[in-house]
Amino acid sequence: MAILEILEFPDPKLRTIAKPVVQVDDTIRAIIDDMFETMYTAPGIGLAATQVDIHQQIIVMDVSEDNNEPLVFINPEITVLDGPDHDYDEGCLSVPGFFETVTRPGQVSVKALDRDGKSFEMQPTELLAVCIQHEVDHLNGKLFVDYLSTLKRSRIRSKLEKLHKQKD
Ligand code: QAP
Ligand code: CO
Repeated sequence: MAILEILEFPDPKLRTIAKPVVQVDDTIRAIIDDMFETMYTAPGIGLAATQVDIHQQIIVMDVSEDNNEPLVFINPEITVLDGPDHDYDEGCLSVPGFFETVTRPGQVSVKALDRDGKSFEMQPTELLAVCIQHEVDHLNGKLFVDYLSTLKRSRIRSKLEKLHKQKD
């Protein structure tokens, strides 16, 4: 297993559209294991493959208190059942240090493949519903900052660019 480097906004690679996984095999399962290790170490509650520069439709997530309910979504498809009507203070491992309110549908249905390539469907609510929508956005090259005003987004961009310059 390995901890992968997480891309940070405004890295243009975060805008890449992920391709569907063709076959859920051991290579994909190795990526999933590395993504969980990366997410739990960060620590975070959700990570999309796009964030670690892997452009395939893979999401790992764990919104449980004790970090013992790992969820995998491969080739996820979301159906919106209501809204957008729910506010949540979102953050992102690719936008470290910033949390802002985003309004999204509160109820969705998700169809995806699990780590064995088996199809499943669920109707998440609360944090899980927010998180899956946030992560599927990543696979489509979209970030939560895209829902904010231009002013807020450009302030976040400037601050992160400044931090990135200090690093190199
Ligand atoms: C996505 O985000 C999410 O800024 C997952 O300094 C977040 O795991 C969905 C994190 C909120 C729904 C609600 C962010 C860690 C983790 C930071 C994360 C930070 C350290 C974010
Ligand atoms: Co994110």
